[in-house]
Amino acid sequence: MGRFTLALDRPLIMGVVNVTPDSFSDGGQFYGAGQAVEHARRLVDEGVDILDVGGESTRPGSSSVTAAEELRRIAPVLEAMAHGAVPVSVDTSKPEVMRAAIEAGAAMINDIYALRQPGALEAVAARDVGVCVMHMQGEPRTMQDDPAYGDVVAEVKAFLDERVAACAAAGIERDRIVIDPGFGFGKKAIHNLELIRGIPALAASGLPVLAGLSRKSVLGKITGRMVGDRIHSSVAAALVAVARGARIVRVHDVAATRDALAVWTAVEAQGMDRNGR
Ligand code: HH2
Repeated sequence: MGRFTLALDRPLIMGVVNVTPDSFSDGGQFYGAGQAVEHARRLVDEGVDILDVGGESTRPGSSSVTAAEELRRIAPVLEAMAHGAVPVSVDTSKPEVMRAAIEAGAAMINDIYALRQPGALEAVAARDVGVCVMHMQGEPRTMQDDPAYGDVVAEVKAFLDERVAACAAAGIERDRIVIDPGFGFGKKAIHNLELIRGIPALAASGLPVLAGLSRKSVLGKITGRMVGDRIHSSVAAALVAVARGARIVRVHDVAATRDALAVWTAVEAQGMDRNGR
């Protein structure tokens, strides 16, 4: 992806930088340009592997913003971070934003619409950036009204296979692609749990699976906790996803997730010398 090659030989942490007034997870905390850049720098200090910068909330019921407004929000973070040591992903569905973000140094496009907007496939294919294609049933405004599936894992897998084929047809090489079942995007709690159990089936495609469970409502359903109190359940969810085969976790709480994954990696890879270092 762009200047970067990610080996994926250990689970990677994608840290969320929401430059929005209305995100479900961090409700406008980092909306100002200075706060957003400061937050991104903190995530780098905490050991993030990829920064994911978004200028539009996709929470259930949210309404969209213009491309110009989205770009205005993310531009300061791109300017400050996109030429640094950590790859910057931009969370957008708009081809115009994709093109400008890539021009400004973004190494990856993370699209909850899986490049279905007209011109999106072409915008990504034209450059050597990475891409995350995500499953969503419906659209953010209405997706949680009454999501329904026959076999949720099979349907999500079929959708992702189709989008990966569309990427290939547009000239996007396989080693640039990450797939994501889209936890919380047109899914009830039970669907999210089935999809966690289904990660091995998704990973069987050979493409890296990204899991974004951090602070999501399924964790609130399980624990009874409000969004600001879901750090422990989010870390547990990241760990469970990785144990099932996810290679990238998209999280808000980087330091905590990093420690948890370090333990998992040490156990799995015997990744310590005899002195415990
Ligand atoms: N979840 C959110 C946004 N973007 N992208 C991918 N690939 N996977 C996800 O699960 C995902 C995503 C929602 O979380 P957040 O960014 O915290 O909230 P909001 O959309 O309200 O800004």
